[in-house]
Amino acid sequence: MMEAFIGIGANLGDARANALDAVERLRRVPGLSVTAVSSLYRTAPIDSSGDDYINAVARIDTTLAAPALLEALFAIEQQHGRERPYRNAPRTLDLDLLLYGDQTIDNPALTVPHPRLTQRAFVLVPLLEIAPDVVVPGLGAASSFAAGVAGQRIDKVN
Ligand code: PH2
Ligand code: MG
Ligand code: MG
Repeated sequence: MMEAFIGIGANLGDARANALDAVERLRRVPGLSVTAVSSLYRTAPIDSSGDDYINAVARIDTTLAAPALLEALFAIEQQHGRERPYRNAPRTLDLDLLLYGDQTIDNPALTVPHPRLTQRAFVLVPLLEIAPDVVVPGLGAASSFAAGVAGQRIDKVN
């Protein structure tokens, strides 16, 4: 069994509903249980355009190997009609594998820890809400990066 963290983001359509539905769909994936979900946050787009995002982070326990987990995340994105017209385009739903236990994965399909995890308040703040002591493999305590993202706009919405 592996503990992992999933980043949830949306800024097209009813972003709040999409994020909440993503959690419900995660709960129904075989071999996966959702053990914690952060608050929802409204965040300014970073290197992206369009409306504010709704972001959250879920903690899971899973027996799925990382590639199978990634496939499950893509499938849920597809169920929300995710399109990828260009990099960081506005999206109905983005599910990112942030952390997979203490593993480091680096191949063309998947990089874990998520490369920009420690630089983005929209990931770091919800992550620290549900896992204040979590360690980012190769980088150290996630909490040590909080001060560095303090200037990014992020507001709890629930
Ligand atoms: N995701 C991105 C790029 N920029 N900005 C915010 N606020 N939230 C996101 O989820 C986000 C982003 C790439 O996936
Ligand atoms: Mg993303
Ligand atoms: Mg993504």
